[in-house]
Amino acid sequence: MLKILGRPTSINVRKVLWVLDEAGIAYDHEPQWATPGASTKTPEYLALNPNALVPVIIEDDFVLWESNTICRYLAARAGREDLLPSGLRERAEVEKWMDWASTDINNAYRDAFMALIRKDPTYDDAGRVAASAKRWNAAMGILDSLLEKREHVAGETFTLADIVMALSTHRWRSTPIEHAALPAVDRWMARLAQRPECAAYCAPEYP
Ligand SMILES: N[C@@H](CCC(=O)N[C@@H](CS)C(=O)NCC(=O)O)C(=O)O
Repeated sequence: MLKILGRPTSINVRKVLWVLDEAGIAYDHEPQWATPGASTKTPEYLALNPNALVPVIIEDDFVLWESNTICRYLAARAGREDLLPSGLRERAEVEKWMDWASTDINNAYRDAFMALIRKDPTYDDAGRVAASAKRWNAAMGILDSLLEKREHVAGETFTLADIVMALSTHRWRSTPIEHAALPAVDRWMARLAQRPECAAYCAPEYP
């Protein structure tokens, strides 16, 4: 049985759990990894992922890290072309938003999120938090403009891009910063909230 390692408070772990559920793939979840009880810095874990990060999936002798790659692998493994289209341009459109979330958006929010949610004292700097909140709102504004023109992130149907961006949007909403008004994002999130996986992985206990 496929195994996924990683604490569910990680947005990167939750995106993989959501894809597994969405694709109907059976799995064992080991949620203790990257908590004080199960370090990712042991030689055994580093042999799985030399970055000492979660998530990791293990299937027989196949080990994979890097959450977006895992999501794409799982969608392809399940033959779910609705989640990850095979058409070159359609697929690139999905991948673009996934990669944008992991690069630009994550970099924008890091200072605000680490200070205000994780309460990490090394991020306790009001100027950096304010700058981060501003960049985060600007990035979310790009998503809002997009969703004024289409029903879903990569087009008119639900794909991996919606999963990744919904989790990211949930994090933005959960972080106590001043939030820009994003009506198209609100309408899209309200539609996604009908999905049980969205309700489970965008729950209040997972900011
Ligand atoms: N690019 C990686 C990033 C993974 C990542 O940053 N994971 C974080 C949790 S979101 C982690 O493992 N942090 C170390 C820790 O919590 O000990 C991916 O998308 O899988």
